[in-house]
Amino acid sequence: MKKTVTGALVAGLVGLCLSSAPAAHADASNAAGAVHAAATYFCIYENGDFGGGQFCATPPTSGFKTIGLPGKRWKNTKRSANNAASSMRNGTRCNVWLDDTPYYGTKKYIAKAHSVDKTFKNNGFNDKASQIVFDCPR
Ligand SMILES: [Ca+2]
Repeated sequence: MKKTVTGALVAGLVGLCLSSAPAAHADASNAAGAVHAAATYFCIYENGDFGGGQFCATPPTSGFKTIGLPGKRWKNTKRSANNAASSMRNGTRCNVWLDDTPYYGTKKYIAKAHSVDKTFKNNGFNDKASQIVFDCPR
């Protein structure tokens, strides 16, 4: 019989390691650009390779936070951010789900903590995201 490591134990250890990670200060000299690529934000982008419009959100201290994209626009544009995201940067310590609709049980894209993805096209999720859900460790 094989022994398996429990998922709960692994998740707990990962959360412990990430919780003490220092914030990046790459954009500290440029307050207006601080949203872009700041380590404490989760951002989606209109185009691949983090191009076009951007929409960034801040995570909760812990637990869940949901942000609906219908009615939201790419920063400094009038273009809708709903069903239009093609890449993402997750600079947070949280896992982030992107949902196709604002209802649970629909197709999801999962962005792990501290990860980037330059295109959703190979994930079957291009131009689909309608809801952002943060899942942050305590
Ligand atoms: Ca959608």
